[in-house]
Amino acid sequence: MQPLHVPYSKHIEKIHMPYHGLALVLLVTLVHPTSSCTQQEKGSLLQFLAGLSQDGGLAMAWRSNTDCCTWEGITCNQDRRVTGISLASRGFEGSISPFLGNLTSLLRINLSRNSLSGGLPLELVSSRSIVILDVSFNYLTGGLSELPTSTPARPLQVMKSLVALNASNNSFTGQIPTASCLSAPSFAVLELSYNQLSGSIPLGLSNCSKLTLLSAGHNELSGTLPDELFDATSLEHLSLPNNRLEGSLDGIIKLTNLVTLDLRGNGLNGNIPDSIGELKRLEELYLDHNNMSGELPSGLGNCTNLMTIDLKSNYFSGELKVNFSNLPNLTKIDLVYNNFTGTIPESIYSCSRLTALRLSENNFHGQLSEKIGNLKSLSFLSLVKNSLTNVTRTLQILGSSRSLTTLLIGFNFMHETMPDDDSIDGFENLQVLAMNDCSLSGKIPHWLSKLTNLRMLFLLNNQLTEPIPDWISSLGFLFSLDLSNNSLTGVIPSALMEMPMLKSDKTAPMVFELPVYNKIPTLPYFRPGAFPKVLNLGINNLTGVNPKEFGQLQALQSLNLSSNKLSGEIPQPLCTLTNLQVLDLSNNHLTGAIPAALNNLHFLSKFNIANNDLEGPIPTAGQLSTFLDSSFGGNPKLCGHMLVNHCRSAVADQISIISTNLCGSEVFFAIAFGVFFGVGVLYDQIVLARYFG
Ligand SMILES: *[C@@H]1O[C@H](CO)[C@@H](O)[C@H](O)[C@H]1NC(C)=O
Ligand SMILES: *[C@@H]1O[C@H](CO)[C@@H](O)[C@H](O)[C@H]1NC(C)=O
Ligand SMILES: *[C@@H]1O[C@H](CO)[C@@H](O)[C@H](O)[C@H]1NC(C)=O
Ligand SMILES: *[C@@H]1O[C@H](CO)[C@@H](O)[C@H](O)[C@H]1NC(C)=O
Ligand SMILES: *[C@@H]1O[C@H](CO)[C@@H](O)[C@H](O)[C@H]1NC(C)=O
Ligand SMILES: *[C@@H]1O[C@H](CO)[C@@H](O)[C@H](O)[C@H]1NC(C)=O
Ligand SMILES: *[C@@H]1O[C@H](CO)[C@@H](O)[C@H](O)[C@H]1NC(C)=O
Ligand SMILES: *[C@@H]1O[C@H](CO)[C@@H](O)[C@H](O)[C@H]1NC(C)=O
Ligand SMILES: *[C@@H]1O[C@H](CO)[C@@H](O)[C@H](O)[C@H]1NC(C)=O
Ligand SMILES: *[C@@H]1O[C@H](CO)[C@@H](O)[C@H](O)[C@H]1NC(C)=O
Ligand SMILES: *[C@@H]1O[C@H](CO)[C@@H](O)[C@H](O)[C@H]1NC(C)=O
Ligand SMILES: CC(=O)N[C@H]1CO[C@H](CO)[C@@H](O)[C@@H]1O
Repeated sequence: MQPLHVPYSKHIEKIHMPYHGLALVLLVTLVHPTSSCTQQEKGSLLQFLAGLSQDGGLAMAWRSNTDCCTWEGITCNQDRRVTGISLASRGFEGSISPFLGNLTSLLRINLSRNSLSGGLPLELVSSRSIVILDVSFNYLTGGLSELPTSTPARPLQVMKSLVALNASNNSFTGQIPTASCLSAPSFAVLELSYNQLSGSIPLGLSNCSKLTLLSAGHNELSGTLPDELFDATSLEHLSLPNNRLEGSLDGIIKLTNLVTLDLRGNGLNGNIPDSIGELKRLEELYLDHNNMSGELPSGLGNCTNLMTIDLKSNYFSGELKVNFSNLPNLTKIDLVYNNFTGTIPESIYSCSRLTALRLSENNFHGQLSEKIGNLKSLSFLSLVKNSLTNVTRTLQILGSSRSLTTLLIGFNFMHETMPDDDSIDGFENLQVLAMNDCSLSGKIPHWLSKLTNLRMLFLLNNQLTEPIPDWISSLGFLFSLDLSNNSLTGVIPSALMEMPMLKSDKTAPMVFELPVYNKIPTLPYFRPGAFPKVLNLGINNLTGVNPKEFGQLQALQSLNLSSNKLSGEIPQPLCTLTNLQVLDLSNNHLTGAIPAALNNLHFLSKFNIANNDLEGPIPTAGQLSTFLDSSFGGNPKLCGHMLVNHCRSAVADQISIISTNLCGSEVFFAIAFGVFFGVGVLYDQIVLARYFG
């Protein structure tokens, strides 16, 4: 988990500055030790220690000296009063002692990244001296909002110095506290993300005249964004992602200091007001995963400092009329899952720092402009599911984009022909290419053989014919190949058995400018976010295989040969592919018995041999016995407890004795039918792993 403060570096600078001063003071006092800390302050610290059930060796460290000002993690001022407690990441367990509230000169506490539980003591929150309180990344519970109001005796003195409170990544409940803004005139930073806070955004925020950062994402906040929120005009960073907030951005014009606006993952509606152009300092705009609609206002083109525009998964529509020419700092534009129409505006190609452009799942049409070549840093381009035309031109233009590592252009160019000539060149750095679901005719083109950095290739759901070319094995990094649902013919080439990445456990490093993930069915042994090693040749007209060589694909995790014209016995070497998690041989003409050695495939989670001509009993023990009848159906001569066709008990009893030599070694052939399950496309969905992981 990344620290949540990364984008807010300006604050960190501000907050850290006094530290150097303190350190200097400390140095001076060390040279001239006048006295030591008071017994009372020392006692309070020892009470803190006593509250810990696991102190991470702190007791040992503190035992060595009587002056608590010299203790590890403790800083004092000239008067030997404790001013700082800096004990982050110490492995503490237990609770935070209320005695810390007795340290009347305490300015900053950092207990971040421990395993502290219980509440945040009232005595601490009521402190008049504390400026910075960081208790983030613990297991603290209870309310934050009740605290100040439950001390009616001195409400205006409560937290009067507080500048920054970081209580993120705990289990705090209740509402966002705001009474603090009245009592603490300098209150500037409120970081509460990753808790269980609920209720609506408090109106009291309008009194937080110094508040620059409000971060309360990943809570359970609800209700409408109140106008009062837009009165906190000092706000530079407003970050409330992943709540259940509603309302519109109509009042946003008042927040002219905004640098970051992150309201993703809520239920906002309405459009982006044209007045957003007044937010001249805006750098990051995240409104994705809301229910917003309407056209993008041309005013957006006045936010000249914009670096990121993320509007994915909304109902925005109309043509992109924003003039991108005035947004030289844009590096990422993500508009996937909207309803934009028209052509891709030429002005977008003047954003020369663009590294990622995702326009997929909209209604853009027309041909790609050669001006896209101006985007020298473009690494990620996704145009999936639009109505773009002229695949030849598209590939000719993009080939010279040397930075391009990911190119996803599936679901376009319907019924065009796959170009296969020397006019397609370049793509030196391409790692992922998806040209799926275009109904392209032609064959697997030779220019692909020059894409030596390719890791994943998706050509499924086209109408490609002819055999799989032998040069495929020269793609030394390729570990995921999906050619399913074409009309490929010929035998499964032995070149496929020589694919380096499928033979060895080595993995090729991959970088995505935007988060993507594939629709591969969640399987228990796939690491989340990792891309499995896949060979999918299902639904073609393939007619043969050299079975001995299958054993070489030791790293393969998913193999789909379903719905081809393969026949013969299930080949013996398949039984040695112990990393397989998916094996689909369904809808073929396979004969003979089920090899008991398939039980060696301990990671197998999906298995399908339905609709073949297999015979004999299904093993009653081991991995294979865990699959349902749907994995075996359509084989009239098979018997087993999960099938209508039960085996005679004498036969069933002998299953465990059946030797492994039943793993056949014949060529196999098949007929075409629908896939039972498929290994999917790198489909261009979004995992917000970077933020929500
Ligand atoms: C808590 O928030 C403050 C203010 O934004 C920040 O300086 C600090 O680094 C954060 N703590 C952690 C552990 O990220
Ligand atoms: C310190 O704090 C504790 C708990 O909040 C309290 O009981 C005690 O009276 C305070 N004073 C001293 C001198 O310890
Ligand atoms: C507290 O300590 C952690 C870990 O050293 C650090 O990341 C964080 O920035 C600190 N918090 C503040 C407010 O300085
Ligand atoms: C802001 O503070 C004033 C008192 O200074 C109070 O009267 C007012 O109700 C507060 N506003 C909100 C929205 O809480
Ligand atoms: C989302 O907006 C559409 C109109 O764009 C509306 O019909 C729908 O009810 C809204 N859904 C929610 C959950 O607000
Ligand atoms: C954008 O800037 C132009 C030129 O400065 C100005 O005419 C226009 O009114 C501005 N639009 C908005 C919404 O700020
Ligand atoms: C763009 O970024 C640079 C720094 O990378 C900055 O100096 C400049 O002010 C930013 N804004 C514009 C409009 O160029
Ligand atoms: C976009 O802005 C640039 C620079 O301000 C200007 O030269 C160009 O004419 C504008 N384009 C459109 C389509 O308005
Ligand atoms: C997208 O826009 C078209 C018109 O351009 C409209 O017919 C269609 O209903 C819209 N789809 C959605 C999901 O809003
Ligand atoms: C497709 O682009 C090529 C240039 O690469 C051009 O010659 C051809 O006419 C275009 N086809 C159509 C139908 O526009
Ligand atoms: C396989 O070839 C036959 C004709 O030989 C054709 O009817 C069938 O559609 C082809 N199947 C696929 C998946 O291309
Ligand atoms: C979402 C998130 O960052 N959660 C983290 C909160 O902190 C605990 C440890 O205190 C981590 O285990 C969580 O992953």
